[in-house]
Amino acid sequence: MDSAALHEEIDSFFESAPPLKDSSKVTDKLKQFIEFNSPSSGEGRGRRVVCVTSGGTTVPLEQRCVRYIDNFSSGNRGAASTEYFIKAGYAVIFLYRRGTCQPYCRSLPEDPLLECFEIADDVDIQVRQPHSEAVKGAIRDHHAAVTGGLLLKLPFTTIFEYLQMLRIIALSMRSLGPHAMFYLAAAVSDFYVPWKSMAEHKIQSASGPLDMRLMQVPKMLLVLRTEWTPMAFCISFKLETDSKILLEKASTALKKYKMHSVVANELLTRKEEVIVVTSGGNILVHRDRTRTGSDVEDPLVELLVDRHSTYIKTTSTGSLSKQEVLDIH
Ligand code: 9Z3
Repeated sequence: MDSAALHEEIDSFFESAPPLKDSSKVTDKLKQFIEFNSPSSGEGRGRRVVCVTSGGTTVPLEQRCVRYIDNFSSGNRGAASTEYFIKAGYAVIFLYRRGTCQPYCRSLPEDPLLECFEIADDVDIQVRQPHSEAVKGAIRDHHAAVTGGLLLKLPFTTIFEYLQMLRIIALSMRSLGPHAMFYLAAAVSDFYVPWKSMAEHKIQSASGPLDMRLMQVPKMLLVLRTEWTPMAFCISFKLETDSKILLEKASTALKKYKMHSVVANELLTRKEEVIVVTSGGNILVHRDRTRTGSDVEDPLVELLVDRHSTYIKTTSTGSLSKQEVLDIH
């Protein structure tokens, strides 16, 4: 597809999407968050900022939505990665699907919330043993991240909300230049029903078998990379269930969308290992199997943070040593 046709598709996607609720609130929050963390804040910060996308987008089938198409994504990858980015000193914009896994919640008990607490006395409520340490630790870590201005959480549900928010975030992060990073782990729908051709009311079963035409969601990665935030360091993810095609698809995405790396993963082994595909070769990253409960996101984020550092150096000095050229590819 040529560039004019892609832009036309993208424009028509945004023009026909239902307008984002609270879009000015989202823009204000972002502005504050980015100003607080940018080098010019005057408060000596100048942190790198990463936008981590997480969880799956839904595709509504009716405008007054009763039914929708969804996908499997739990949001674990995005939530875990957010914790490691914050540990590495980044400020994180966490664009997540409502109801999916949240940073610092992964070690919480699976018991229903109300069963984790008990009445201590007439006034106080306490965390029930044996959950006490895990719950208090999670509350402390989350509180420190939010009050320290290191974590901004923005929820989405539909593909329309997700792409509109991603564009607002990208445009707000432009001012950060190479200190901005995108880590696009959300499972984004490939097909959708355009808002204008969508039934307004609940589709009736009495009308017989349902025949529906889904349009392709325009691929926004290239415009994100080259127009919305051209200086940002961009990492996208590629998911397949068939290992035979995974690496080829990831390397096509790397070139087609000009990504700095594409993280390739297979549905069944995604928590064990991923392959970081770059123009200089592929790197297998797996979790530390000698430690129970270790995450693959730990070495993955470490590797990407390192590459981001090299990228910032390149863009600020305009030149690199021979080893650094090898490292960045
Ligand atoms: C991924 O591949 C993520 O790693 C997972 C994480 C969704 C598999 P969980 O949320 O799983 O921890 O359960 N995300 C990207 C999938 C995707 O939609 N990629 C697009 C594509 O493959 C490109 S943006 O075309």
